Amino acid sequence: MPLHNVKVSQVFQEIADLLEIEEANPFRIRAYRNAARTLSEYGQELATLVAQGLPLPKLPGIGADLGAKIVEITRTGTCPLLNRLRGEVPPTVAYLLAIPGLGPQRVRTLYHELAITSPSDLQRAAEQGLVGRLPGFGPKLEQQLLQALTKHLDLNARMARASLRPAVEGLLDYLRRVPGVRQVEVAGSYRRCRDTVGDIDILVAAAAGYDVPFSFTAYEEVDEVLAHGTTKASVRLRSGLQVDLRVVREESFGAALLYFTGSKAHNIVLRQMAQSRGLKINEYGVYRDGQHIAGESEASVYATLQLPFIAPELREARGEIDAARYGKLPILLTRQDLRGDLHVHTKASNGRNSIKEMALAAHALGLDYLAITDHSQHLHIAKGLDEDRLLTQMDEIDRLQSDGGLGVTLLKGIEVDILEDGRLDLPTSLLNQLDIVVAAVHEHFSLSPARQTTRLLHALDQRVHILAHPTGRLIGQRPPVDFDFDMVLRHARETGCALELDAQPLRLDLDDLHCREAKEAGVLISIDSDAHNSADLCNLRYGVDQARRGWLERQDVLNTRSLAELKTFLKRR
Ligand code: DGT
Ligand code: CA
Ligand code: CA
Repeated sequence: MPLHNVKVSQVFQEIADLLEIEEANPFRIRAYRNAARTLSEYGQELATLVAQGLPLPKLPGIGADLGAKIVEITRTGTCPLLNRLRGEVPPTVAYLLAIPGLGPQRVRTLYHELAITSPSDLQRAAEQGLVGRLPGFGPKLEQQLLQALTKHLDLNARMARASLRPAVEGLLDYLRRVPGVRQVEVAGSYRRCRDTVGDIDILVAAAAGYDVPFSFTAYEEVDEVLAHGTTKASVRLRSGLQVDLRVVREESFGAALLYFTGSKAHNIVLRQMAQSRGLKINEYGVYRDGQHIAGESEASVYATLQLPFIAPELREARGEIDAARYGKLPILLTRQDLRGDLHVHTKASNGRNSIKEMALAAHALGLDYLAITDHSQHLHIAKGLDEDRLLTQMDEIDRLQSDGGLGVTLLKGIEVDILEDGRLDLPTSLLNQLDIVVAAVHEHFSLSPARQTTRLLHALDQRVHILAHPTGRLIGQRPPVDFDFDMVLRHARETGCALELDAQPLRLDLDDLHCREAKEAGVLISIDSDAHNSADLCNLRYGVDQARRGWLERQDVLNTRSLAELKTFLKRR
């Protein structure tokens, strides 16, 4: 199995972290970090080239030495340098670097003096006053570290689901190859596509006589085995992620999948329904008078309650069971329903790819149209476009379009900053020349709720088609902005503005409940990647996952429209 660029990038990242703890030459460390970033954003799988014996392309910052390492890592998954570094410091020590107040030197001291290898180790030692006595620490720093740790452990208690996908897919692949394994599914909040997950739950159906929990705990990414039995095990992976495994027999797989997918609230309603019909449901099946009557598939369990299959994304006891009973379940949106992407960046502002590269990538994903929406001038750090540069870009789009061969129709747009008072960052006369205007807040997040609401309402009074990432939250990093969502929603309906579900893994903004409110208020949602490079366009899938949790159907989403229908919508403003 060739390793993906992402995996190679993770190896370089780990080397950089470990070199940092060893206090290696900063230039060397930076070289590994830059190479890791280049690889994670590179569009072509290098492993495929290596497997075919082809030379690697010339990549910025990657010379002969790093190139040779890439070849070796794609073949073996590791390299001698990493093995040597891992032998010197356990890899979890690198996670300590993320804690404010700790640099490589202090992390080294903590490891060598107190054998501290994780944030929770550090918390215990600091609570006992052991850390303050170390050279270069002191009681004051110890207190600061304790505060930083509380925050750190809190923020990291739930992880962003979308960024866990490679780790989860890797583990599922591994389990599928374990002897005796017949079926493997991820359950829990991950399967329900919640934006964050507490831990990962995996269910396996296995033949009798195979010790699947044993093989699971032997997975190379496992850092610590928390519990281990004959039909279950819990481990912590090196990333800090906890994974619970359950093993059942095939005749119980559906019942167990239903049980461990949850939510708990959904399960409770099902069990009550079963009781009132003289049935008993548990993780092994459905029973009438002690007799097993269903359980092989989830559908077979729902059928005993005269219910159709309910999609995992809906299982939150938010009315889905009644909807199922009365034949009123939504026909949920799928990724194939999306015809375009209305919010992406190019290297004109803070993106990494050209307009053409973005267009070709969008075409490869099967999209019909793509709105180019770079940042506006006010956002200096993102090289936002002023009037002149935007006019130049509009010409460039016209030229590319008439050259043809893009496979998608480009729309001329902007992600214009909403200023503190709600005015937009570019003149109306210029905005009027664009096909589409996406507006967003990038600063002044902590205005009073009243001022924030007025600011957004004022923004919607202007020629704005989409309000991008409306709450501004970043999962684990920044809370949502405080404003009157219902008022903004009503105003969006009155002005004919759509609200965005930004599909970046840490944004996923609007969230599921807001999407459902928008649907009920008759406000369209636009699901956009907000891509900053061509690979990011794939994030649209996470937007769709969340939209399904918000009960969204095809007609609720702006970019399921054909180009002609979209243009009608855009021209109304
Ligand atoms: P999380 O991990 O906090 O993101 O959320 P979940 O939903 O994945 O919860 P988790 O990992 O504690 O348990 C996985 C599923 O197992 C849960 O969604 C429903 C089921 N489950 C766990 N404990 C109970 C329980 O006490 N009663 C019932 N009915 N189901 C449970
Ligand atoms: Ca879970
Ligand atoms: Ca769990």
